[in-house]
Amino acid sequence: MRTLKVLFFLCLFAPDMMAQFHPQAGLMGSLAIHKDSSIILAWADDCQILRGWMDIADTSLGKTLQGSSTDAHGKADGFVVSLGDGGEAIYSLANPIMNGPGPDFAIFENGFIDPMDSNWSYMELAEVFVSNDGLNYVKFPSQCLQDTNVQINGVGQYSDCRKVHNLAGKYVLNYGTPFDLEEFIHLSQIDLLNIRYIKIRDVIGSLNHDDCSRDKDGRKINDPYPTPYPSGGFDLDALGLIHLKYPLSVGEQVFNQENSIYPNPGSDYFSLKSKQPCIRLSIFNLQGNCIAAIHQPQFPLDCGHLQPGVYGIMIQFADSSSHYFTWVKQ
Ligand SMILES: [Ca+2]
Ligand SMILES: [Ca+2]
Ligand SMILES: [Ca+2]
Repeated sequence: MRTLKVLFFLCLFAPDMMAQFHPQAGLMGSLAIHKDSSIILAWADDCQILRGWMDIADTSLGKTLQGSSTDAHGKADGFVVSLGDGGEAIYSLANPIMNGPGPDFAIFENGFIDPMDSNWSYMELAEVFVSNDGLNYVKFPSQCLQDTNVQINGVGQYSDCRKVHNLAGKYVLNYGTPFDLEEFIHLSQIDLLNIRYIKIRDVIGSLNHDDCSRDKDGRKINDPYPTPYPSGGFDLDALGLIHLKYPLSVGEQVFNQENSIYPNPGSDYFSLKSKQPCIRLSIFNLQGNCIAAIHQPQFPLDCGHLQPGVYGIMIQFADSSSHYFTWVKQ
């Protein structure tokens, strides 16, 4: 009898238990990545925008107008470009990303929390694709378990982020939604060590439209609709890059006359030449893993414990800018 009771209990609650993905930013167990996280090595700065309609069911309204591609460049700052229904942003990465341990990049939107429930927020969602050549893309397998009987409206209706997985926009302003290339480890058609393009496509949330977006299992994605205004659809803030193929921007080192580290190559120590103080220094190995992070470092910096080799050095300045250097230890 006890077993039957347990089974009854599980049957009653299993659908809801299975429906839960990771919670909202700031809550225990969340995978959200804050814009100041040290795991973000660089910010993408080359983005092409293909605007979508303010309302796909009434194209006479025209396409969205809010922001421009430059609002999607650089560090997440709350300035956004609005994609509109089905609109796209395509980032080209001069320094490709690759599959490393855990998430490999993070996408920032400008959603906001429901003051009544921290797991609920206004989420405008987008599908995410990656490519080696800009022609052939693979799409992250998304899941959206929202109720599809009642349309989430586009005037700020909140929904539960725990019902959403592998869709950009899950996390609120200043928090990136992480994506892990490991999802494609079984695919032979994509080189996970050389991702040069990332495409972000606004979810068409209309439950009644023929072109409504669907998740990997064919479920309709219930995303706010309609959003018939110039800032409609997914609002792209930034793309943070975590596992760079070349962790070190050699070009930036060569051409950056204001900032440098020396001697380079060096032995047990290096110093920093810059016009402003460094507030944080991070050292990365060639796999892109952070092996040391130092708050307000003192120079010359003692690196006697490091094995001879090539390292990435990220310097963060007080004005929030950062620079990356290659440092060779002999
Ligand atoms: Ca990964
Ligand atoms: Ca949308
Ligand atoms: Ca921005």
